[in-house]
Amino acid sequence: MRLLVTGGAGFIGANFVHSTVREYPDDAVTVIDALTYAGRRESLAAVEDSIRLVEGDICDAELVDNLVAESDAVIHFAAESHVDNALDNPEPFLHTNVIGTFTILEAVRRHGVRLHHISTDEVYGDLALDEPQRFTEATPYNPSSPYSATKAGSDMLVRAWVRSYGVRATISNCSNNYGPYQHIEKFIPRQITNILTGRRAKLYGTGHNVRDWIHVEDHNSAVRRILEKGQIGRTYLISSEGERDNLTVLRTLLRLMDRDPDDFDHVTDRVGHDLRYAIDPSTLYNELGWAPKHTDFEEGLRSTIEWYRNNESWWRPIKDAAEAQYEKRGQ
Ligand code: NAD
Ligand code: TDX
Repeated sequence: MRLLVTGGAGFIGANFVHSTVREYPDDAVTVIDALTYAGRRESLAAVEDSIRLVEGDICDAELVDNLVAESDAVIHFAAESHVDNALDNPEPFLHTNVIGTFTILEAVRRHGVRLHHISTDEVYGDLALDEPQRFTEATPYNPSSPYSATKAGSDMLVRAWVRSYGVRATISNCSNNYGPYQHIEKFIPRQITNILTGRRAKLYGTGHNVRDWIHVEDHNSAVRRILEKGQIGRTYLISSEGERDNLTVLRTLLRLMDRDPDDFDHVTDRVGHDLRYAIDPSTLYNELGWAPKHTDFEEGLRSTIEWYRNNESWWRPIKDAAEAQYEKRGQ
């Protein structure tokens, strides 16, 4: 297959490109990425001779049209992805997540190209801590933040283009990812690199908020399965059923890095902070026969810590600026 991967220099996209090059050597991979603050050429250095990297904006209709015309399928990861940034300045989220997805949809419509759209569980809003129900494909959309509202908008556009124009698209909504190449603005790599640079870990609010953690390789193996076996027009929810509260995750990281369990700061909470996300992935398990491989979360954290220890040159140049940004917000 000739694959066009949008946002392939970001965290999940880069991991997808690495696993595709490794496991599907007959695929031809082109990446389109604007190389924003979140996209790093260095994340693709190990595979640069096996792929084509085009630096460009997914809102550039002419460029997107040309790249889509030469592809068999588009895997659409590109997005503004960080909730705290969306709260500071939502405009880039409207641009990339909404207009960017619209631009991709128009191109795949023109050329009859298969699309897989990557989305998030945050479109469903949040759950109470003790609620037995988890998110399913039937849960109504109820986004809380400018980030999740723009992702919800992009999902709605995809659904409308399937119904109105017969675009051959699938959607997946995944839970919180962790693993190598994740930007250090995000919870797990921020704490790891804080500790590695002699800073203290930072917990928003009480730390009772729950996230449903999945290793990025499991997310990407599910995406591949949906690309190959998914039913056009369907939405699939991806999770490896890894619910944990933030305080527990933080204390696990501190223990794995030989720190005292109280060696962290409580900082200003995120406004509108979603309490709990949890996905019921049974459709994916039962209909597509998918299963996660990284089921031992502690082992996954251990190898992620190792990756950040061994790849300081990847994150060190951006660490001080990322922390300065957080300091401005009191976080
Ligand atoms: P990321 O921020 O690490 O990477 C995003 C990439 O998109 C970057 O390389 C960036 O340069 C690129 N990009 C941004 N704007 C662009 C534009 N206008 N044109 C071209 N490229 C552009 O994000 P991520 O964590 O890898 O997330 C990837 C996708 O997965 C997103 O759609 C996100 O909503 C979704 N998702 C993420 C998670 C998670 O836990 N990280 C969970 C569920 C879903
Ligand atoms: O320093 C921190 N301290 C802290 O307590 C940071 C950066 C975060 N947190 C909390 C906020 C959340 O409850 O940790 C949790 C995870 O935070 P993020 O890593 O910012 O992730 P989240 O807001 O849950 O969103 C992530 O998962 C869904 C991705 O960033 C989204 O792109 C994805 O859609």
